[in-house]
This record gives sequence, C-alpha cells and structure tokens, in this order.
Amino acid sequence: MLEALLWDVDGTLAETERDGHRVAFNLAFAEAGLPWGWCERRYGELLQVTGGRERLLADMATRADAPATPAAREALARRLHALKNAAYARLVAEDRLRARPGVVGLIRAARAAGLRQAIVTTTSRANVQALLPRLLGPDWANCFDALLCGEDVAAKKPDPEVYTLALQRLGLAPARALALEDSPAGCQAAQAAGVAVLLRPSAYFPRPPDGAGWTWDEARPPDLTALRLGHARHRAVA
Ligand code: XBP
Ligand code: MG
Repeated sequence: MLEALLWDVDGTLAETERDGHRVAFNLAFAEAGLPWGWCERRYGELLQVTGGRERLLADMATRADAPATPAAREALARRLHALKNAAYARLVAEDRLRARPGVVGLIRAARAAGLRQAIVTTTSRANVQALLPRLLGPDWANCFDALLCGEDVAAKKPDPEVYTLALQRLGLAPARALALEDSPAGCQAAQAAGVAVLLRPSAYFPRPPDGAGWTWDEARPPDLTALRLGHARHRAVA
C-alpha cells in the first residue's frame, strides 16, 4: 500500500536548474568579478555532478584560470556557492520560478488523503525554504512530515543516503513509498534505497533513463488513484 510521497525538488517541483540555479551561478560569477559564465548547454553537462559547490569544483578542474591549489579552489567554491544561493533566493522572490503543472494539486490532494510526504533533495535547505512558500503558500511546511536536504547527508544523489534517511524519519519500509524524480541520479538514488520512482522528465533530463520504469504522462497527469495503482505495479522490493 502507498503511504508516502517522497519529492525531489530541482527539476521535479519546478524548472529550478535551468531558470534558477544556473542563472544564479552566473550572477554570482559577475558579483565576484569573474569572467565566467555557464550557458544552458554547459550547465547541462555539469549537472552530472550533484551539489552546487561540487559542481563549481568540477568546473574549476577544467579551467586554466581557476585558483591553483585545492585549498584556494575550495575557498572560492564556498564563496561563490553562498553568493549563488543568495541570488537564487532573490530570483525566487521575484517570482521567476513557477511550480510545474500538476505538482501543487498533487501535494495538496496527497495531504488531504492522509498520505505522508517528505522533501528528499540534495539542494541546500535555504533554497528549499526560499522556494516552497512561493510554490505552495505560507503553510507549505504543513504538507510535509520531513525535510531532507544536502546538508543532511555525507553523500549526495545518486547515493541512496538521502532516501534511506527519509524512510528512517518516516519510519517506513521502502515498498510503502513512492519517489517523484526527474534526473537519472535521483532515480538511481531512490531505486538503490528500494523505493519505486515516478519519473517526470524535465528540461535537462527529457528522456527517462534505462530502467526508470514508470514515467509521468503529461497528457494524462496522475491523480491519487493513478498513483496508487501505478505504485502497486511498479513497487520496488527492498
Ligand atoms: C539538485 C542538485 C543541486 C542543485 C543546486 O538536487 O544537484 O545541486 O543544482 O543546489 P535535487 P545547491 O534534484 O536532488 O534537488 O547549490 O544548493 O547544492
Ligand atoms: Mg531533480
């Protein structure tokens, strides 16, 4: 039986990667006086690396004009990441990010039906706390029983840690939960924790990865009955 929905954030709730984080990283580069910029294509490549600070370090490893030592790169990555998250919050406050169709209705319907819900993301907590009130309104936190973010884990997706932690917090067996994810890394993380996935393709991940199993049909968005039926069909075995 389906008892909980585990929501990824970036790409799943809103197109935050293309329209939020990427834009905010570029604002951070400019603010720091760096002549760096990530176009949509380059950012898509860098999304292979999860975590904003880790993504900055991966890009620096390819640049001749990055600081020479690991310590200096780490310090710059931390500074740029803080600037990026502040810029991201400003973009959210300017209403530049909207919920993807069907998401708000499904979260509210699941709550009304007594399903438990958690945010299971590898983005920073500050980004979630900036975005969710804009998408769901000031009572957003009432929709969720747990909030698991990048700071809560030692290893980010595709590692299953964040899903395992969410299941522990909710006191649930993996087979009782359904993950909603957009990326191969997210899908991999959920499945490695034994959780079935409803994959929703996004701007950067338009095609379901091999083995994704169940994909959100934009022409026939799932209601709770469809979620329950689909979950019974695709339930992963822990
Ligand atoms: C997405 C990520 C994050 C965001 C940026 O994770 O990989 O790194 O791009 O977030 P998810 P931070 O889809 O699991 O939400 O800069 O805060 O790391
Ligand atoms: Mg995602």
